Amino acid sequence: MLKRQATLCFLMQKGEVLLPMKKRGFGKDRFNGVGGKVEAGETIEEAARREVFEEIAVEVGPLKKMATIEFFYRETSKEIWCQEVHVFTATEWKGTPQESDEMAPHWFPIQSLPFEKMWSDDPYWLPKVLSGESLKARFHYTPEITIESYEVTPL
Ligand code: 6OG
Repeated sequence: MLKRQATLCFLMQKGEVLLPMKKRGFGKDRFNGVGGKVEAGETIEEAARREVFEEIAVEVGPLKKMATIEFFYRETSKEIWCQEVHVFTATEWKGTPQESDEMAPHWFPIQSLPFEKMWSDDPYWLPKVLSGESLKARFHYTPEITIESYEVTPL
């Protein structure tokens, strides 16, 4: 099975979380944290910092590792691939989030997240992570991108 490592970082301030709108690629037209693939030769944390800088032009401070989530996707070809996503939160950074080709930044109150325009797994784990609970989770998606089964385990 093909397995890919990725990062996802949520900047938090004053009861709000930064959820940029993804403008292209995987997850287009959905709000999500900031992240992407881990490249050869870099650590997961280096990848998280690089992605935040590339996508919203912010130098992120200390990263808090909150979750590891495995997403299993079943393509029509029956091939299964997995994206292992390392989730971080951060409360300190340098710079103001900027729009890029990839993302348009938006702040949302943590108590009212735009779930109707997010990945359908997010309601199961994101509120926990934003309230400080660390966890691991797995989601199996169908080829139509609906959740087939899932498991969320507190750490
Ligand atoms: P690029 O492929 O653009 O990075 N990601 C997901 N995030 C959530 N909330 N749910 C999912 O369920 C996800 N699948 C992937 C990981 C894709 C970015 O999207 C995240 C990466 O940060 C299906 O490089």
